[in-house]
Amino acid sequence: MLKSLFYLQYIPQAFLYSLKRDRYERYYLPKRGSESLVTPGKLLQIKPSERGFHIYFEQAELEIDFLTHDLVRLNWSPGLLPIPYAIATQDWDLVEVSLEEKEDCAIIKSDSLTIEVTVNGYVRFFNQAVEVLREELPPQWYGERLVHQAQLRSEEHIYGLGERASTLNLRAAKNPQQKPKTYQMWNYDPAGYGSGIDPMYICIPVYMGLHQAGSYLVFYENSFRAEFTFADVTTAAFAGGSLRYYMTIGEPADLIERYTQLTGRASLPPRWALGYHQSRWGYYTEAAIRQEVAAFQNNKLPLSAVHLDIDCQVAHRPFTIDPIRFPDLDGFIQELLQLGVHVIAINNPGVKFSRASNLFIEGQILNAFCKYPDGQLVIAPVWAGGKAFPDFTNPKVRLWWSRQYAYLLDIGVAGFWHDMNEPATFVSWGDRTLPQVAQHSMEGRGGNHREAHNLYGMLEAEAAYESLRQFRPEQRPFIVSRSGWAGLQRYAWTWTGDVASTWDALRQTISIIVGLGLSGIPYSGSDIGGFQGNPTAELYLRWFQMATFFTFYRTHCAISVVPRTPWTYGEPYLSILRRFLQLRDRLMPYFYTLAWETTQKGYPPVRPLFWSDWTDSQLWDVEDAFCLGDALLVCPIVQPGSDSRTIYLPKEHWYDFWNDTLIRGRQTIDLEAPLDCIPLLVKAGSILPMQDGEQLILHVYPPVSGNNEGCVYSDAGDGYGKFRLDKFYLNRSETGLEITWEQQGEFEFPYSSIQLQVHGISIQQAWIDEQEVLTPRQQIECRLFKQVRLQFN
Ligand code: NBV
Repeated sequence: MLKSLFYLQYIPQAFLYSLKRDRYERYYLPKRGSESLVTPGKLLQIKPSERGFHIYFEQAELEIDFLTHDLVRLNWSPGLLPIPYAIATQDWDLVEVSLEEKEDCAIIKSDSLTIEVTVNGYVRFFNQAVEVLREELPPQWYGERLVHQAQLRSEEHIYGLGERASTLNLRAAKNPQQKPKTYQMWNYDPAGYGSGIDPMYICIPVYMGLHQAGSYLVFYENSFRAEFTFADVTTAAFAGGSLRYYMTIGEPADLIERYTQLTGRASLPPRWALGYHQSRWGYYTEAAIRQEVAAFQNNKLPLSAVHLDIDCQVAHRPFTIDPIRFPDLDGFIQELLQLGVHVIAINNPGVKFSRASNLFIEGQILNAFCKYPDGQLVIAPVWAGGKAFPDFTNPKVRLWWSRQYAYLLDIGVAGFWHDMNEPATFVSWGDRTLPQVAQHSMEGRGGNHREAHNLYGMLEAEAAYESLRQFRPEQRPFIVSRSGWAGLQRYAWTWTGDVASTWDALRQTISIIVGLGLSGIPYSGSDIGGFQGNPTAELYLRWFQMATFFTFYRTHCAISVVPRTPWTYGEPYLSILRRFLQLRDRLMPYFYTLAWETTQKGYPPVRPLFWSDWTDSQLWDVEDAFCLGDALLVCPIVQPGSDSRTIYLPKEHWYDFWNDTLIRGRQTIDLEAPLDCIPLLVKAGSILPMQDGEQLILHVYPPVSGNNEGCVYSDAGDGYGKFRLDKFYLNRSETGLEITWEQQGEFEFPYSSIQLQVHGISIQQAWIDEQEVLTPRQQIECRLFKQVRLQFN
């Protein structure tokens, strides 16, 4: 009741804002409908350029630039060129490219990619084996709008587009008329969503195509609103901008490596960020949080961070924390840090439109806020009434915004949580955001919200990231952003927003997170148990078990629901959840090593099952399981009342994590899942690094044959100091296993002792650096070694 009254106060403002927005849009938006179709026409001539060729058609031009031998940028003009917000790498080595002109086409070739451009403007991409990977139709322009189509093979699967509550293979989803679903590119707040909703908070025009001849990735560098459909042909229809896109070929892992070379990679997070976070909309006071943290300690539950939601602020205003309810914030943050608990503060981008708001006055002086074309400020209702919106496409505004974080950083706030940055507003009808005609600087070039909307959250995250680098240079930034675009991974993690507390949403979360990873965003998680609603104890537990293997591990929920913590449901849930929290803690060396791998290759720690074997088409549709790195395969329980589930395994062999049974790959198996267990498999040949206090435990899962390797990355856990890489090479023979250790880097080995735990095979004899171990068991205590030899029974 109280809650609905709370929302009622916004109704008049939302109504007036919606009216005004419509009025301005009617007046200023270009009228649509009468534009005639323009296509490239006939090819006229081809000229060489620095990185490829410039191809002139009667009505269009196509520039083909090779950035690497397998990554190419294509730009069809006419069209408004993008500001390169997505692009992290501008300097590429030159690539050797050749041209062959035939009667009906031009053939342009690098070492690994061949592009055929026909006289009518079709573009075909071939791999070295001269198989067609993709065939594009000539682009079509309708005034400002542009449409780009490509043929899809019948078996082709499509993944990506950012955050999508859809099937993992985006092509499989149908709309209510049983036609292929159309995906919108327009960041949006789908509050309380379940499966099928579209769009969501993070739309990215990047996708991966996978078919029998191979895989490729396409990224459209165009932030305008767009619609993507994947039927017999794919259609990408943009409301404006230009048709500038990047195409790369290779195996799925190579595609992500290239794409993140282009758009940037996440830097190493502070190690604590990979621990467990507790959050709730409704920790109103310092005392409430202190009590919660104490309960974590009393219940022996590891806790890395707590989050302060908008109710901790002064009237929901950014960069504030209520001084009455948090009377000694500085001291309180230090007190929590002593317990290893970091404080994360929320921020919304809207600035209260009021003379009483210093932030507003500063912003006004700087001319920092978005305006209507006639110069009036855009004021839209969000929390606490009318808000003005900083224009993050203006570098001066990003700099101003980045200074605001300094005060909270000074007192030890460890990171920031950006909410409502699609940006979301309260409306009575229509789009829950700023008017399309809101003006943006676009780095001085000028533009409006039609182009800036999808960039908004990412550019806010950039401001925050720069702030943390500048004002706290000795620690690594930690930012979580609800919205974003291509390149967000350079600045922030994300979470899947206001998801419903249902089994359906739990299952859907898997594809959302895997899909984000395939769109370049490696760090994400969901509100454990769902945001909107009261999960049953079983749903919370199953969600928790699954989230133990996501990078962002946080319980969070809405203010209107029953407070939710690991002890809310009593026993046996509390004890089971404790074991999962402890397992996560023990897995930290593995998680941290994966985080390091992400900095090197851009690989998302959470991956689809086809990641390591794209040739097995039975893996292409698996969307209720995922891999964590190369070693672990996680099979969440996605239905109530289940105590087992089936899974089709990728090639090679797998060990059951819970009982060490060795299982052959490429078969469907049944796995037990009593309430205290999530089916979990370890790939044969893995070394799974775990910790137990100061001890490093190397879990060895012997390969069935041949060689394998694994590594452990370590450093101080924060900052930019020395690091080390411990590499392990496994060599399996008929009768035993050899493990060779190679150390790299200058950081001192951080563990006080080491234990080897060998799984699945019993040891008869063991030697450490040629010294025989007396009475060897499955667990061998050791120190740094060069080589261990194990002989099996
Ligand atoms: O700040 C309140 C919530 C927050 O708890 C949630 O995580 C965000 O996704 N926020 C949305 C605004 C509330 C919208 C109903």
